[in-house]
Amino acid sequence: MSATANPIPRRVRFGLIFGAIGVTALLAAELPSLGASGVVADAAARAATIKIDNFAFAPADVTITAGTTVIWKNEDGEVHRVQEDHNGFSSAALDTDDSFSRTFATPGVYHYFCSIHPYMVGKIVVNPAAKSN
Ligand SMILES: [Cu+2]
Repeated sequence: MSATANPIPRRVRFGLIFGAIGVTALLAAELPSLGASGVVADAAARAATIKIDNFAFAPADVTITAGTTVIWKNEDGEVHRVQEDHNGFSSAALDTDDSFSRTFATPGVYHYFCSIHPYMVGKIVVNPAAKSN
C-alpha cells in the first residue's frame, strides 16, 4: 500500500504572480528617473560665475555643491576656450561677452585650462550636496 501523491501543477498560478511582480517592478523603476529630474530642476537655481579677464579665470578656484551650474563669462578682449584636463567638458571658442555653462552633478575635483592659452588654469571642487539637518 502506498500513498498516492497527486501533485497539482500550479505553474500557471505562479506565472501570473511573478508576471504581476515584474510589471510592478517596471513601474517602480520609472519613479527614480522622475525624481532625479526634479532634483536637477531644484539644483538649477544654484549657480556660480567665473569671469574670464586679463588672461585669467577669476576666481581660479571655485568650490560648489553638486548640482550647481558654473557659468564662465568672457569679459576679456581675447578669445578663450574652457577645456577640462581630461576632456570631460569643453566650451566653444568664447568671444568677448560670450559665456559657457556646465552643471556639475558629480562630486569631484575638475581641473581645466584655456586651450588657446594653456597657462590659464582653474579648478572646480564639487562637494556632495548637503543634506538638510
Ligand atoms: Cu585663453
